[in-house]
Amino acid sequence: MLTHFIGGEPVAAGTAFPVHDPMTGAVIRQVGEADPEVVDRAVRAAREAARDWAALPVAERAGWLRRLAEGIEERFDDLVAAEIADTGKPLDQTRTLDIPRGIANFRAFAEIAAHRPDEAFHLSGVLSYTVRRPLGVVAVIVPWNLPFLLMTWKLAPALVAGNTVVVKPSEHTPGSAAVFAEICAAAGLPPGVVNIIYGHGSAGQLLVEHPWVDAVTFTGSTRTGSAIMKAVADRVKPVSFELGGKNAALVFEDCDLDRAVEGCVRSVFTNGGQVCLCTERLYVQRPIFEEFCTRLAARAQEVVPQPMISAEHREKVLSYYALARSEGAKVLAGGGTPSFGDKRDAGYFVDPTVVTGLSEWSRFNREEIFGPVCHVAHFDTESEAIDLANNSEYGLAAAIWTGGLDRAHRVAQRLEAGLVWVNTWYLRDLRTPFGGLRLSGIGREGGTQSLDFYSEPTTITIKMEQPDA
Ligand code: 6OD
Repeated sequence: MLTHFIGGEPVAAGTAFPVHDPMTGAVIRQVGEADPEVVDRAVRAAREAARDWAALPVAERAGWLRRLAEGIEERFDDLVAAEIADTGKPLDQTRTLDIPRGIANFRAFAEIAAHRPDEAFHLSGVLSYTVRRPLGVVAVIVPWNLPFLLMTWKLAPALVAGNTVVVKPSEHTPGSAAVFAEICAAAGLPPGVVNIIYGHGSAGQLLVEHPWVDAVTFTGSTRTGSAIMKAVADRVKPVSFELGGKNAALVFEDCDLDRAVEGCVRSVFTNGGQVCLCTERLYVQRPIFEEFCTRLAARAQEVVPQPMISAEHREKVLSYYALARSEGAKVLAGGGTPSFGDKRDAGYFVDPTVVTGLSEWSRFNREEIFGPVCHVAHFDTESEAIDLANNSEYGLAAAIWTGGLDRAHRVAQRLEAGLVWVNTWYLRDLRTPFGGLRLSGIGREGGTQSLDFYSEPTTITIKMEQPDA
């Protein structure tokens, strides 16, 4: 049974629950569910370690981040295997995106923190400057779609800012976190600085509500984000949330069509559409609409299906395929489930799917589906395209495909989204602010924005008396 990692030690506790291989539905491991005692033990361990960790110079904490990055490099293949076992991700993606981003996250935040200047203000004999102190114990709640990438995206800045952490991975994807626990132990990270507990949403709730948890960072569904907010409201804990999306892509007639089609194939179908940044609404300028649809539908049929994370999520995605039909959509590709003729037929697969013909106000076009599916509609003018893209309760990401430089900037600046990509998608510079508007989240992480969230400033003001002239 997979053990929790508390105070630097493996802790076997809690009722066992199974983790399934999404490729086949088979049970691949048993994991102990964190109960109130386990959660309390993890938070206490984090709290006990907090003072000494916070007292280390930032350069030393940055050194620890670099050592953890080296540990990830050494255990690269084990991390790849664990991530694939839990998620069914393609090997190539796991080797080039998920695990390398873990290394990059630790290295980037080591550099950003080590080189960050303090702020000082001087005005008429008054000097004010700020010192930043860590929040204390941070609860890191990690989703199942990019388990290692997102765990490390939050851990690295939280640690370098001087916090200790209790991580709860998704109940579906504990494997790479368990390898990471071994990496922390092997590196000799002081006990209690990183604690990892496993369990379902109820364990997450116990964690965020614990009185000694000082802040919560979460990436996942808007519904869970809202539940966390309610759970921590009485103690007004700081939260950083990156939540759902119903992301639009705008394809203008002046685009490079080959590049736009391939870019949209990536943005719709990567990770089985299970990335909060994936495109679910595509708007294409009328003169190229028919050709674009034909080419996108043809490419969708060539995409190798990736499993949904669970039987339940597969049912959810399939319910939207049924909804599209009942709302009157025309299905251009997919719309059902693939058949392999082997044990994958018991896995959680759905067809990569493209539909058209629905109203902007259909449920299909308004609700986040989180599967390998998009709706394609046409537009005539630039301002119509912008209005269509902005017609959403979400505001996470958008993509623009155009050959026009002026248009690219003009449209990008009017899109109501935290992230806009032009002629590309999911291209990351880890120093930039990352997050969304409205139902897509609260706050920004990335670069110094992460360090700001994981610390609090104290302003110190000194008045200098002037000697009489
Ligand atoms: O790439 C990242 O840093 C990031 N936070 C990705 C989030 C993806 C959500 O599904």
